[in-house]
Amino acid sequence: MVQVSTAAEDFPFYLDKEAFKQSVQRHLHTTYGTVESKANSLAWWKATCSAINELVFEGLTETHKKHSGIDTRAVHYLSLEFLMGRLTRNNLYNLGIFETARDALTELGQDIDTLCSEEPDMALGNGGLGRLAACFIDSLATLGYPAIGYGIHYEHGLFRQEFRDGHQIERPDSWRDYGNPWEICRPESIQKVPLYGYVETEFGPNGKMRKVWHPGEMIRGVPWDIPVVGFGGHTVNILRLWESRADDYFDWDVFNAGGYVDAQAEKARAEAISKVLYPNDETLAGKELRLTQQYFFCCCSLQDMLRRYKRRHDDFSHFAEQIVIQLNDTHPTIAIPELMRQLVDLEGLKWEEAWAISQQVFAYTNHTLLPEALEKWDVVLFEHVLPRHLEIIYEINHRFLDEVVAKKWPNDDQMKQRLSIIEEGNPRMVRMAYLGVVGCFKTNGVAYMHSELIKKELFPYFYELWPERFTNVTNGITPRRWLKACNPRLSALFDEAVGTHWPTDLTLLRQVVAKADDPKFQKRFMAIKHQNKQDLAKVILQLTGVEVSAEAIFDIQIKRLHEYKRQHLNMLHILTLYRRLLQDPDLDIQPRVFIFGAKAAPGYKLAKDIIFGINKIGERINADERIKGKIKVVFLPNYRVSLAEQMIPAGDLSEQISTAGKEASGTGNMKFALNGALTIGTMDGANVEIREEVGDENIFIFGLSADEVSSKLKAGYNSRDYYYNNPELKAILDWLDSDYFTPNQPGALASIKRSLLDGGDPFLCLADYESYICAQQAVDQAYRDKARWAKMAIINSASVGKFNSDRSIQDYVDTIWKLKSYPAIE
Ligand code: CJB
Repeated sequence: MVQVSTAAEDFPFYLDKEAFKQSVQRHLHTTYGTVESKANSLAWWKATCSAINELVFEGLTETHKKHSGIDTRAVHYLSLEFLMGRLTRNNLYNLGIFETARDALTELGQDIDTLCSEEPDMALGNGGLGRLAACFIDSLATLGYPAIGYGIHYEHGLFRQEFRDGHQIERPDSWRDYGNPWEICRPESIQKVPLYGYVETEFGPNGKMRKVWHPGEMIRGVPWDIPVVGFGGHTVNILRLWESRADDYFDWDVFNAGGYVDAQAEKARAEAISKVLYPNDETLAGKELRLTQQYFFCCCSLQDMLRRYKRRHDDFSHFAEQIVIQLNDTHPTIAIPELMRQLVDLEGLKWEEAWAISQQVFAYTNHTLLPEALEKWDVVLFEHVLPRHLEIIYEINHRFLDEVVAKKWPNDDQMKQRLSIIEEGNPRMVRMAYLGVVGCFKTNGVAYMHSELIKKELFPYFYELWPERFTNVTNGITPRRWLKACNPRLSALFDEAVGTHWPTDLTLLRQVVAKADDPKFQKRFMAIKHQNKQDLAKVILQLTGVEVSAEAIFDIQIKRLHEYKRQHLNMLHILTLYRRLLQDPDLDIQPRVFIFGAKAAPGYKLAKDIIFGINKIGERINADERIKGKIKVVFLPNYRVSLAEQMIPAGDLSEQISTAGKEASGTGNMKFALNGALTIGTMDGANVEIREEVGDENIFIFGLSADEVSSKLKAGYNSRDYYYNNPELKAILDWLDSDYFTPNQPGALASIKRSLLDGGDPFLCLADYESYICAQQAVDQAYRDKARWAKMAIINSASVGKFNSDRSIQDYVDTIWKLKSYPAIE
């Protein structure tokens, strides 16, 4: 593992307070043309960013010089999503100047927290997949690896969520309305992207046949670079995001012909490509615009790579030594036929040569087993948008079926059909995941259990064909953002306990396990948790108007809203407790605050109904004096990275309750454990590995295993059996039919009950209900014993060093990318 120093004096851009102050003032005057007496927080924030950028850009140029000077192998991380959140605090910590900046700003009469909260979240992603990409580029820079992230410069990121009478309302996100101080436009690297049109077979002067694509439209891709500052400031890589614009030439042509309005329409069509992030998580949006987005950024990114490569090389014989491309899910798999097109059609390589290169360059990460998330494209739509790519995919498929499948399973047409990249049917579909496996030298899952299921259930025949291509890289999170920056109190305690190197070597925290029984340490640890809970209580009051006590268990479920994640199972527990309290107001339970944060895809009706249900149930419970405030329910609006940073340090209990076999990994589970929350969870995704690390006695595991889930479904699961056999469960489900929680709107919550009964309860909430309630009782018991709870919390926090995203990146480097580390500044 690469080690970088984290001692303050070793940070290359050490800057004193006076210098920082002067820099901020100078930028206030000369960059933003304002003065101290007039500037508002937004102006101060921007001036602060400009001061920080003086250091960032220095690191950026040093890194560029170093990496281009040695012409080294680099990883190119292609992702349709990068959920970056805010960058100010993160950049300050990673440069080692947070305290300096804070003190400088205080002397200027500014509060750093206020300034940081001026920054809009860069919400260019939906959830775990996008946030993982953000953690990974942080780790790559921290470890000094040559790397570039490629994505889309969406004008609007994930929608802003508001609640109106408990219902989710989507509002546009406008993160760049007042300019973004971190991004740099690079017009010198604009690319052109062809779309639509038709393909002709032509014969060159040498009589050789070649395919020529006559595109119907050309779009420009304008790159915006976001510097990615590694912790320690030794390396500053970039995230390059492409913005779509109308092609100049095309516009003027129409304009000159008198078609000003038409030219405007063309412009709007071109700009639509990077206009908005699709808000669907784990469901495919089989829309033309989505395919266009995918192609657009892959085409730009590959041209960018080829351009850079060709500056130093005359042929492609070293391409695969220099370049490795990681495909973040199937979204960028169109890059495979696109590289073939660029190499064969534009560079004149033979198919075999190009395929040999392509096969050594691409690797694919699968993030989900859910069938509705596995991308497929209607062949007709595909041909309309990318006619040449469809031909290339047919060729890849034809060769694969004839040369690989037929060799392994001779005369087996059924096997050919099974493994074909083209799914026969009406309509015929292009299976992007199959294209990924066929076109990549490695396919990985994101947690041990998930990677096993990929081999056994998702791609069993591909696994039989190429066992060596399948591997696992367990996800991770950056401890810089998810502990050091978001939980400064706990970080200070850990600095004192194990020294200051844990942000890069999180396994150092293991030493803290020895203190888990120490009453003094327990007291300090839990006092920090209590303060963090008080902070969150203020946020809750501000966002929801609900007053909550920091004495109560903070029971938190934050993640996208999806049936498989089972927020409605959590809801059933709340209803159970509430009903028991109504039956016996003196019932001895530990007070709890149930805290939710989740966005639902705008078209996902049941997910939105669940949000509405939780909000309405919360309203009723919070206002019910009979239960004496023993439970409260709050749903924080507009869950996003910056809100997660406030919620996670305050969690006592982390809800990770997906149906076993459905959550590929989860990463929120890791963040909570690191910040001293205990997990209540199923044997799913990375929960399995968290349990391994923290020990069975420090986690609350419940529910069916993945094997049991699949046998139950095979045997014919009938959720009604549970409904009729458990009177308490029946009573709370029947409650949803009434108007108890929705006065004047009887049945407004009935769809949730219907999905669990008539809908067949596809994610087995009812089968797991009893076991979940028992586990929650065990939580209640454990919380009564303060010393025991403290010990468990400390052990959790100290034992999850494995989930550092630096470790994930090192695994990728060792098993897939084979990179060398070159920190720009030694
Ligand atoms: N994931 O966030 C998404 N979106 C998808 O479309 C598919 C999967 C999540 O990816 C995370 C990062 O690997 C996983 O931790 C999580 O389990 C998975 O749902």
